[in-house]
Amino acid sequence: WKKIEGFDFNEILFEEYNGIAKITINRPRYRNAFTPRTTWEMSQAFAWCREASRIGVVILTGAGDKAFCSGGDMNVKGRGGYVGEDGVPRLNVLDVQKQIRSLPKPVIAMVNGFAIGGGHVLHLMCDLTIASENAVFGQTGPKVGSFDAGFGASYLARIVGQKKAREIWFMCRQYSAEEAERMGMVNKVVTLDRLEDECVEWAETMMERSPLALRMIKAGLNAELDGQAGIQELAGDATMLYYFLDEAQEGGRAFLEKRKPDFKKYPKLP
Ligand code: 2NE
Repeated sequence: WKKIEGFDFNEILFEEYNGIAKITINRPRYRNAFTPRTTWEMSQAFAWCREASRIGVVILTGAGDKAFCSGGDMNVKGRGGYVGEDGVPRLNVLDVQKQIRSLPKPVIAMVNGFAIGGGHVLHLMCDLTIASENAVFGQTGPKVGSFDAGFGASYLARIVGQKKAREIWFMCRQYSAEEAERMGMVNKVVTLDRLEDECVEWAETMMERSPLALRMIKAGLNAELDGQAGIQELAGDATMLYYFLDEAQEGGRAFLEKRKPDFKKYPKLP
């Protein structure tokens, strides 16, 4: 892996390898709990991944062998949100959730330990989850004075079903990687020493597929669940494709040439 230059990141690592970007939450001392700075850095990294045409797949993980992410850092949880260095309370992990959701490239959660609380929601948001055998999944919100009734509830329920989603939130239990796989939250469980190779292999396979096809499938799967925001994404992709056609070019050209556009020649397919 090679460091991606140009960023002043303290709480994440940001690397690339053969078209794969890897974002690693780097706070192992706190089981990779996130502060507002961590999530702000993650946002910068995901924004870069969106723009970088050489990147085909993103892997999200946590440093060390104990945790993917243990959610919000309880040391900085104050009134109104998680309080950053500027003294302002924020819940900016929600921005990261939306970025993962709308990134037009596959995102793999490489879960190498605890995926708990807001960290559990982050793995859910990723398109695929590959977990090591020592991974542990669960929500803690109602035990520690928090909850995520957004994607953390509704998208969880779409994945595991309403009964299980209610159990996960109401009981705040921890689930093994094998249980999470059985519930449909995890695509594959491997040994910890296989985890990264497995994720890279999945990423490489997806990069052999048509990037536009993957993009449209992701947008379509999102659109079914995301209401107008989901339709906006899918429609944006349709507009992008339309702009590749002569038919769309003709409209723009006619405007600039101050003439009536001639759309008659374009086919009206069944
Ligand atoms: C993650 C878990 C289950 C790990 O347990 P274990 O026994 O392996 O480790 P331990 O000893 O609990 O943790 C090691 C050190 O990391 C700190 C601990 O306080 C401990 O520090 P020291 O005692 O060594 O000083 N640590 C772990 N998680 C932390 C955290 N989230 N914030 C700050 N320090 C943390 C176990 O540690 C655990 O249950 N952690 C808490 C998980 C949690 O409740 N997270 C917040 C949920 S709410 C949330 O994330 C959220 C939301 O609900 C909605 C929106 C946004 C965020």
